[in-house]
Amino acid sequence: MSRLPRIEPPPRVVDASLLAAVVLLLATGGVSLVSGRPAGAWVFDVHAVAGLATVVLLAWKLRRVRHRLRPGALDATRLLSALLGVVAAAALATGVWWVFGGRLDLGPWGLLNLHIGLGLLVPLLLLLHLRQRFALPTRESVSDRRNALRYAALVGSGAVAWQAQEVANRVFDTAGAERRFTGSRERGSDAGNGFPVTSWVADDPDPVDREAWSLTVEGRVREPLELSDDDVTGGEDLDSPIAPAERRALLDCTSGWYSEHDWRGVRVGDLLDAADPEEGAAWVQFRSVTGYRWSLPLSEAGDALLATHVDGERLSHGHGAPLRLVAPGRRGFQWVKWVESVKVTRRRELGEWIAVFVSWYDG
Ligand SMILES: Nc1nc2c(c(=O)[nH]1)N[C@H]1C(S)=C(S)[C@@H](COP(=O)(O)O)O[C@H]1N2
Ligand SMILES: [Mo]
Repeated sequence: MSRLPRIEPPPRVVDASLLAAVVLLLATGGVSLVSGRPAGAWVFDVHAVAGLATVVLLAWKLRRVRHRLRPGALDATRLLSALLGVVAAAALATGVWWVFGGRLDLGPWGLLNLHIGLGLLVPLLLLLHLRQRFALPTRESVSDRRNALRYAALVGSGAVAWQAQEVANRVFDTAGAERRFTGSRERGSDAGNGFPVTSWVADDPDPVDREAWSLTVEGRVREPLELSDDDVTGGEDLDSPIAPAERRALLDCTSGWYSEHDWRGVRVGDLLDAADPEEGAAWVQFRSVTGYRWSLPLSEAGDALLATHVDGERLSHGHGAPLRLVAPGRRGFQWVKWVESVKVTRRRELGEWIAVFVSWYDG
């Protein structure tokens, strides 16, 4: 730490950089929660490197302002600033801890969710903090060439630390070493129903009665369908237009685990072919008996599966029986459980962003 002051940029540049870093961390963190495709892996890398650079920025900032935080000198403004500092430091620490294989049991939530929660608190506190203390960097400090070099050094050291972390994890063989590029660790692959059950909202319906249940395919279609449990399991009815289909796919939950399985059920593409979408149809919404719902673009939905079985076993209630969405390449929260409706639409319903948090929301 004793060498830090020499490369430390002027205060306002540090502050502006912190702001830029938080915006970048929020953007990459947000994208990383939705994306689960290897092509998006760079987003996770940018998030990590920006996070590590932020550790240094925050250290500089805290060194500079710590004298203001003496107990006697505290007022409401400073208390808020201190809270922001603590939350930001905790967000960074939980991120780093996760990367090194840390665990924390918070019921259905884990360490990664804590990291996400703290990360989301930062912009709220930061907005309040900026309202009280915002100042633009001076023109000279921005155009100073030494600052550009300091910057390059900062980002470079973040990248080096990120690489060193990979090596350290492997050398010490920590639980952090088996992370997927999303940061998730493997749990219960190929073990039938023996992988974690996660309903991260309060979604906890009674087991669905298969006799009374049906799947409707509706909305902007010329031939709405209603299918029974027998229809979707490829049961008795040999005339059923819906042939059973299988595919292997990996469920990656944002709470930090993933699990890969052979799923069996009906291809959404087959349902859509039978239902015949109208001109202008662009989205397919999957809705749970609980109201939880999510849409996929029509072009992608055809490739998804509505699963009745996992690794040859009938899906258990916890995993979404009688029918759950398998959306390859999408993060777990989009794999709607207990599906009872497939609705073809022209426009995506924005209320689903709320419904994944409070499933009874009906907007
Ligand atoms: N209806 C409904 N579907 C849901 C959820 C939920 O809470 N309600 N949780 C989602 C989340 S966050 C994940 S990671 C997966 C978990 O599936 P699993 O419980 O079968 O492991 O289901 C998704 N589907
Ligand atoms: Mo999840």
